[in-house]
Amino acid sequence: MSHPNPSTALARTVIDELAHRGVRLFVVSPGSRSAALAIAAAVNQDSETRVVVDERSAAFHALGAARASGRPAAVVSTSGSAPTHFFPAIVEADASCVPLVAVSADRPAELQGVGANQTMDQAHLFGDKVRAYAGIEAPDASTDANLEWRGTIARLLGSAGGPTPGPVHLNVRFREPTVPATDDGRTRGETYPFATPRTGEGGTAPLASDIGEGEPEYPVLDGERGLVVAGDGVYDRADLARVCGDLGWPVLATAMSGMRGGEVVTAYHHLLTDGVPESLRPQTVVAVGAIGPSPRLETLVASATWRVRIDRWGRSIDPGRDATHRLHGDVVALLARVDGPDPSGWRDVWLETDRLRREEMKGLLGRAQSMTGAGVAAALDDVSWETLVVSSSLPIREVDAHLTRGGRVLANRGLSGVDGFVSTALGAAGENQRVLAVSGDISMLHDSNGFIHDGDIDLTLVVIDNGGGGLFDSLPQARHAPQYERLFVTPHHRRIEDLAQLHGLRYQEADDAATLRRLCEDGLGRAGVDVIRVAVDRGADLAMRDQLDG
Ligand SMILES: Cc1ncc(C[n+]2csc(CCOP(=O)(O)OP(=O)(O)O)c2C)c(N)n1
Repeated sequence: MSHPNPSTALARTVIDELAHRGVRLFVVSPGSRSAALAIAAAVNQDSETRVVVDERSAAFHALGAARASGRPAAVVSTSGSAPTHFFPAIVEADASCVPLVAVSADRPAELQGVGANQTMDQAHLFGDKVRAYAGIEAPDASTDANLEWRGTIARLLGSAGGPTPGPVHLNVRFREPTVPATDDGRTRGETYPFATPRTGEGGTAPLASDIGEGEPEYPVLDGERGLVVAGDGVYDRADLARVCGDLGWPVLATAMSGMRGGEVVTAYHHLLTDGVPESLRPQTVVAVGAIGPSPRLETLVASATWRVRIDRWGRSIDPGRDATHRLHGDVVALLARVDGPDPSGWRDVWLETDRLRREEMKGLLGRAQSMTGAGVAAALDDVSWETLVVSSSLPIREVDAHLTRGGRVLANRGLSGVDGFVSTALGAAGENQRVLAVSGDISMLHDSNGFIHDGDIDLTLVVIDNGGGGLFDSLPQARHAPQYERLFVTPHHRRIEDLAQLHGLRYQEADDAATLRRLCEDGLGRAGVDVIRVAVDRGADLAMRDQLDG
C-alpha cells in the first residue's frame, strides 16, 4: 500500500527502525490498539514475530531471547492493563542488564483522562526500572514525523545497549483505524503521505562491553593469597583464566560464569560449610559481576582483608556493604596491575581441596537410593546440552553446587523470581541450539501460560517435581511457622503429565540418573518440546543436602 493510514505508517516505521537497530524478535500478544504494530512486525522481513497470549509470559519470552542472544528483543502489547504484565520481566531485565524493549500501544491524547475504554496514563509506566522511556504521539497527517520517530527509537535502543544495558519502554499512541485499510468498515482514516527511509548507522545497538567514561583508576593489589570469584557479567573468560594462572590465583567459577570445565574451583558451596578453613582463607578476593547463588561465597569475600568488587556494567554489587574497592571496569585490566604472583602453591591447595571434595560428593550421590535435585544437577555433566536454563530456587543452587563441565548457564538471578521460567527458557531456546532447561515444579506451574505460543521451538525441559517449594525446607519457617506446608511449600497436587498433555508436549519420567541422561539426549536430538519429570522426595532431598555438607 503506497499511502497507508497514519497508524499503519507509524507502526511500520517503528518496527522497521527497531529492526534496523538490532531487534530480531518481536513477541506480540493479541489486541486491537496494537494491531498496526503486530501486523507491521509480522510482515517485517528483517525480524521474526512470535505470538504469546499472556503478556507476562510474552515479556519473559523476549527476556529469554535477549539474554541468550545478547541482542535486544521486543515485546508488544495493546493498551490498558496489558503492558502492566511486563513488569516482572522488566525488573529482572533491569537487575540483570538485559536489553528488553517493551512496546505498549496506547490511545491518542483526546481519549486520555475521559474514562475511555481500556485507557489509562501509560507514560513512564515502569518508573525508574527502565533505562529510558519514550512516548510517540498519534500522527497528524499534515506533518512528516518519520525522522522524529526514527530518532526517538535510535536513542532508546542506544540506552538499551548502553554502558549499563537494560530494559527500555516505548509507548506509542494510535488513532483508529489501526488496521491497514484506511476505511476499516468502522472508522475512516486519512492517508499518511510521508515515509522516510532508514537513516544513519543501524545494526545491533552496541552491547556494552564499553566501560563508558574511560578506564577507571585500578588499585595495585598484593599478589599474595588472592583469588577471583567469577560471576555473571561481561569479561573475557580466557584472558581471566590465563592471568589467574600466571598469578597463582585460584578461580572460583560460579555456574553462570561460563568458566567451568577449565582449571577452576566449583565445589566451594560444600567446602565452605563451616565458614572459611584457615588453609583456604584469602588475603584478597576479587568478585567479578554477580556471584550468587551460594551465600557462602559472600562469607568468603567477607573473610578477606581486601574485598574487591568489579563489574563492567557498573552495577553496585556489594550485599555485605563492606567492599574495600568497588570498581566499574575490566577485571583483566585490574589483575594486570597485581603486584604478584603468589609462588606459594596457594592455587594448588585450593584446586586439590576442591578435587577431593568433588570426589566425595560424587561418591555420596552415586550411593543415593533415589533421585535428588543434586543428583539431577550432577547427571547434567554428561548430557550434551549447549545452553542450560535453570529456574531460581533449588535448581540453580544444585547446578551451581554440582555441575562441573563447561557450557552456558542462564538463570533469572537478577531478582531470583520463580516467575516467567517457561517463557524465559522458550525464548532462549528460540535463539540457541540444544537448549536444556531445569525447573522446579512451582516455577513451571507459575508460568504454564508460557506454553501458549506459536513459535517453532525445540526445548528439553526437566522438571524436578518435589510437590511444591522445597527451598523452604532449608529456611527457618520449616521449623517455626504454623501451617508450614500450606503457606510455604504450597503442595499443588497437580500432575505435570496432565499439563504436558494439555499443551501437546512429549512427556516422560526418569527415576534414575542413567534414564534421565538418555531421555535428555533423546529430547535434545529431536524437534519440539520434551518434558521429563523427575520425582523427588523432599525429605530425601533435604537429607542429601545435609549429608553433602557433612
Ligand atoms: C515471583 C516469585 N514469587 C515467590 C517467590 C518465593 N519463592 C522462592 S522459592 C519458591 C518455591 C519454588 O518452588 P519450585 O519452583 O518448585 O522449586 P523448589 O524450591 O522446589 O526447588 C517461591 C514461591 C519468588 N522467588 N518469586
